[in-house]
Amino acid sequence: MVKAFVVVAMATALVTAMAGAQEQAPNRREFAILAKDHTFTPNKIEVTQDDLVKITLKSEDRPSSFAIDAYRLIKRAGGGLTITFQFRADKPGTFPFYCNLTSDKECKDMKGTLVVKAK
Ligand SMILES: [Cu+2]
Repeated sequence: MVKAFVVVAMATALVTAMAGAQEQAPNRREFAILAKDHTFTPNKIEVTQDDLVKITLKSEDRPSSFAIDAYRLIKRAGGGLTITFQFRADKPGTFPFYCNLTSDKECKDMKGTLVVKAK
């Protein structure tokens, strides 16, 4: 009798844990961004808070980087190379993303916007 109760209690705990895990499974968003002629295309990305954001950055001509200060994110892709990275958009708000390289003076004009809608 006691044993049967333990089994039922364990099964209940397992089902509860699984339901919780499903609720927390992040929504995945993917974006391909092209860096070319000191321009990001697209230059605006919109997600919802807590989305898991995967970005594929292609530096078509010269090296470029993708930085978002609020997320402490800086990723660099050499000229002709493509990199992929991801982050969880856990802070709502509107944030600039930019190229932080200093090799070309035009880099300071490489900008875009990340919009994270509050849940
Ligand atoms: Cu640049």
